[in-house]
Amino acid sequence: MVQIRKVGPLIGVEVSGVDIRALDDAGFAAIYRAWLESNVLVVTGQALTIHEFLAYSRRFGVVSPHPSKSTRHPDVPEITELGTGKFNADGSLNQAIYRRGAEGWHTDGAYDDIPFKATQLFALAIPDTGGDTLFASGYAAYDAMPQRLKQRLEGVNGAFTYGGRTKAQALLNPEDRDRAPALHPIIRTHGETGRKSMYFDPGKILYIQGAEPAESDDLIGELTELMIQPDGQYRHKWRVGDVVIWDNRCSYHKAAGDYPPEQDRIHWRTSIKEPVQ
Ligand SMILES: O=C(O)CCC(=O)C(=O)O
Ligand SMILES: [Fe+2]
Repeated sequence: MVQIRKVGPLIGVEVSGVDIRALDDAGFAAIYRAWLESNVLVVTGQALTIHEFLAYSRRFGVVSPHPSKSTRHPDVPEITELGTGKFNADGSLNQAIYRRGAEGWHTDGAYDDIPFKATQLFALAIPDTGGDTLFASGYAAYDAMPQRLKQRLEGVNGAFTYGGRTKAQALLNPEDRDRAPALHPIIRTHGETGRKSMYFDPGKILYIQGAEPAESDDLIGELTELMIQPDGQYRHKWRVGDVVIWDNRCSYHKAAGDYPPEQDRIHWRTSIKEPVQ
């Protein structure tokens, strides 16, 4: 039997009792609506081949290979593998892989002119402890902005790069480093829900366009403080077979990154864009 339940106060919905390979258009439309309303959609208990996961991801938009070429699946470049190749040849832990997504709250692809609409993960192996993914609502962040800040930032862009102010780019090939920043409005109206959210990523932002450097730093500090609202959070504890998609236009996330490194934590991952109009 299909069951749908909310798993967080403002975001997060879990669907069980469905086989996503067999969803007809009406069934998928219901899932898609629940996702738009809830920002993070968990479907439990799936057994998928890589091509089935890809086909399901394509129902949400255009699957686009991730710029980190070294972590793409060798046979299916639209799939990124998380958690494989965690050890270097000398046996030491590759921190860039082990801690991927765990450096801080972020949104995926802010360095691109068209950032990802969504990211979807399928859990293949999960450690005994740790390894959760944390999510937070960008709508709740917008709602928490004081009126003064909303007025200051309405129509104002932030400039974003892959490595932001720390310039961390370990997972990129040399030819993909040092690209020009992408500009995105900090206050962003969601194209499908019509709701305003705070579009922000403290690890990727370089500056607020048009602000003096000191004010830009202050604004970035203020946005960083506001972005994670307690009510706006959902923490996902993984089970093998979970498929989780988040709406990257109106949410933030981070990996907890706290699991025993000798254990496997492996996901297939797709980056999904909106079709170009
Ligand atoms: O591994 C995770 O929990 C999430 C990693 C992440 O940030 C991503 O896949 O975009
Ligand atoms: Fe991410």
